[in-house]
Amino acid sequence: MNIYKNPEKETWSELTKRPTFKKQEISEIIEEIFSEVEKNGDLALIKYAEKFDSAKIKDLQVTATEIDEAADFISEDLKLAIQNAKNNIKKFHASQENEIQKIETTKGVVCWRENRAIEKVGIYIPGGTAPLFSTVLMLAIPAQLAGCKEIILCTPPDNNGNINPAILFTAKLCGISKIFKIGGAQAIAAMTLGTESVPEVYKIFGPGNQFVVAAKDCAQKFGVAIDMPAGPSEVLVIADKNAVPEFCAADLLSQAEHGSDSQVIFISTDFKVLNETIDEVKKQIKELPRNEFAQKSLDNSHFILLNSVDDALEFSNFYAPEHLILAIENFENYIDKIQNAGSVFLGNYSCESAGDYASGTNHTLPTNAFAKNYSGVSLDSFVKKITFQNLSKEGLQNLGKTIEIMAEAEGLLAHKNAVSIRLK
Ligand code: HSO
Ligand code: ZN
Repeated sequence: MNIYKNPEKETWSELTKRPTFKKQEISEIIEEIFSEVEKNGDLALIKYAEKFDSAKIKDLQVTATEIDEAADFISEDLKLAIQNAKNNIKKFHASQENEIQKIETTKGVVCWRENRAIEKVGIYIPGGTAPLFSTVLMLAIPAQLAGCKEIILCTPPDNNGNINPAILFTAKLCGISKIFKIGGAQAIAAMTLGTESVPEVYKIFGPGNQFVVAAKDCAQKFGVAIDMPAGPSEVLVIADKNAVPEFCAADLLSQAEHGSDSQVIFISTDFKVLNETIDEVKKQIKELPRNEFAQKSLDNSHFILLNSVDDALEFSNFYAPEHLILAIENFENYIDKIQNAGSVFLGNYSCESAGDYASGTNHTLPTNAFAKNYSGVSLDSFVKKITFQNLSKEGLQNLGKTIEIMAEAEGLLAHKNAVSIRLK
């Protein structure tokens, strides 16, 4: 835990640095996995399941019976909670649908855009220490709303060859039936290249470890799109004297428990709140089952005292956090000043967990300072937009001269002729 009192602006770039990965070593492994999957298809995937997941599996695809039986392993409370979260996420993402607007740019010249769903998408859900079935909701719901025709899901099997029942239950609830027991980079390779069982897709979504991240990089070389570049999860909390240290500490820890590489930054304009939050973090961490991850992540975290909320926001915009929590009075007055952030939580009762699970917003967000140039996943992530235009004869008469002059100036006479031939 590093504590800074009014650090000079010159030090901010150091304070906003993220950890770096050893990319080189990984990329060789990824290349080998892609070439194995390309050569040997399903067999390679079955071999990798044994090697990396210690799972002996015969069939890569989860059967309909396995999917149906998952519900027996889930409590009624959890089923209701997942359903409730689904309703909110669906409501919020459905509200992102926009109407087609036809614009007459010049009399007789009409232009518009229409959405078309990406036909085939792949969702990757990691297994590991915390199987994030909530991510199934965040990706499957907008994919369904967008109208993607083929939605497949890959997730690693446990060492008995089974998939986490909450992942299966949630996938079924979201109408996903093509689920494969494939984890890690090999899942990304399979969805990129296609195998006997796994259809290839046009865009891949979902979080994962550094192998998955590197594999998604590689997928792009094969022309497959990805949701966004990834990095460890992060939160920045800005707290003034009205913040509640217990709440702030809980929010910081909720991010820190994701993994030892999680990034946690706390900025306060009030010395008392800063100190009390640090004490609370030390107290609350003891009770957490994942305190080892949280502790490691906190070792790299920063607790910073700054003079004003304006300064804190300047720092935050520089850092561009995945999640930004404003535990401050009159947060409304500061919204316009937020320039770079993935998702923002306003006021003392807006905990990040709300957005992680159930308020309706998407939790697949840009990390690693990519909030400077990327948005989180939304309905738009699952569609592409096609532009259309229709020029009447009058429209071309009105615009023709402009086109002809420009085409001639570029020395492209065939372009000019396409107009002239129609108007002569
Ligand atoms: N905070 C995570 C999302 C998540 N949290 C899933 C709990 N489950 C990444 O933004
Ligand atoms: Zn989370």
